[in-house]
Amino acid sequence: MYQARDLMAMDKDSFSDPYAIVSFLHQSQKTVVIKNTLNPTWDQTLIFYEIEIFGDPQNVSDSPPNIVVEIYDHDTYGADEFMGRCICKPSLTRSPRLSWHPVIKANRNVGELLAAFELIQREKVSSPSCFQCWLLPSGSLRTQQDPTFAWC
Ligand SMILES: [Ca+2]
Repeated sequence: MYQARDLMAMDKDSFSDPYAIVSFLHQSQKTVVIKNTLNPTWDQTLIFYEIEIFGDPQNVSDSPPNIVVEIYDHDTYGADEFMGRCICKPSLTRSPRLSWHPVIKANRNVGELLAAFELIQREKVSSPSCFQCWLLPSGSLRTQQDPTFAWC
């Protein structure tokens, strides 16, 4: 999660205090809050652990689950406000480049997110039927499975 730009102003001072919640399957993580900006730079790598993906590894590889990034404005008083959402695909190539993703709210484009999402599959030496997958920067995936399925 590198940065976002051209986000909406949610506060009276014409700025926002943006942070992002990154969700992959049943897990989610937050970035830090960047105060008083519409162009936050988080520069954070979020790693997810212990995520299981069931299914044929080839299918998962061909069509990996989406990553959902939701951006919120932090408020000291009251509930944080939703600023927009990105639906992203993880890359299965190593060290994917950062790319811009549209931030959408109510069918409107409300900024862009610069991020890279990596899903790494690794076979465990101890058990040929088990793989480990990492999703970066939004997270790492790892799981052990029966021989039927070889993902995470
Ligand atoms: Ca705020």
